Amino acid sequence: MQTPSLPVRDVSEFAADIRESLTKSAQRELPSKYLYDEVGSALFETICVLPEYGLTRADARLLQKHAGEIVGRLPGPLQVAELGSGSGKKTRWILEALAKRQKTYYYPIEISPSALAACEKELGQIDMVSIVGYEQPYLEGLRAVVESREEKDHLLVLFLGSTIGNFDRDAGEKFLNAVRGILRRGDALLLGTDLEKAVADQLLAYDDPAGVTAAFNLNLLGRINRELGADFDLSSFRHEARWNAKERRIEMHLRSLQEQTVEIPAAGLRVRLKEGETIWTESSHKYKAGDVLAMAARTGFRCEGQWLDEEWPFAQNLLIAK
Ligand code: AVI
Repeated sequence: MQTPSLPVRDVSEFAADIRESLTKSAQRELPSKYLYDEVGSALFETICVLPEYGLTRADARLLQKHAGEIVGRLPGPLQVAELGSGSGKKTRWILEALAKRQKTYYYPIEISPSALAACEKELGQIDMVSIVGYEQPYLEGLRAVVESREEKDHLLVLFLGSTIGNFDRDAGEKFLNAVRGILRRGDALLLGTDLEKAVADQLLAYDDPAGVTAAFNLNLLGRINRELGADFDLSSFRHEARWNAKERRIEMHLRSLQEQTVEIPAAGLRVRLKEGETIWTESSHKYKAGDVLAMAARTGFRCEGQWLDEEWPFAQNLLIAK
């Protein structure tokens, strides 16, 4: 399991990734970034409004409540970049707070052109804010933003929604390190992190009774059928959410309900699955508030502020590049 997100750019890359991950010997896997095709992205938007999945609302509540204070702690002129534009809805609070004091450039970095277009539509009308989208992977896009900025500009990078949790812990730190390497001293990173909570609540958030998360997970097999000509029978798999207490993460798996053989022609692959065997599709790491401070310190940041939601344990962390 490595990075989250983003639609596929090239079928052969998709096929090669599927081949590599599905043939792992100890535990078969599928990369979580492939969960987000058009159907998967629509299902994820629905997950975000499920009563059992409080993460997105907590993220948005904190931004709504504290955007003024967050931008108030940063020197101007301040420009804003975002890793993954998402729907842009949560970002509105930050941009509106900033627009009260200055003209602002907002640079959403996103590999999906449709997501960029949606974000421009959502945020395009804010007075004093100009949007320049970068259709690139996160780090490449951030490098391009930094290269084009004026000397006097400070940068605030948004990485919201606890997307960091979909990286393995080591990979997440490596990523933060890489972000720090691109930034200048004094630039800021606003990092959203989902915090540990009662295991039953965490499990329900990833296995909702309406079955939306199950559909989101199973759609990954549907996508492989559609794009790589595979013959997964979705009714022969069951969605499973597990709490891995040692790694402090929710894992999503797809359990094979019977012994079966699946052909994936575009990947040149035939997979024999045993009854009960699982395919691991995603990890969502959870944090303690203190973990984030330690992680920040290890990756070249100091924590300027941390805001916690009162309803759903979640933290917005304002990190400053040292
Ligand atoms: C995008 N990411 C932070 C979500 C999460 O909570 O890990 C993806 C998700 N998977 C299942 N539900 C939501």
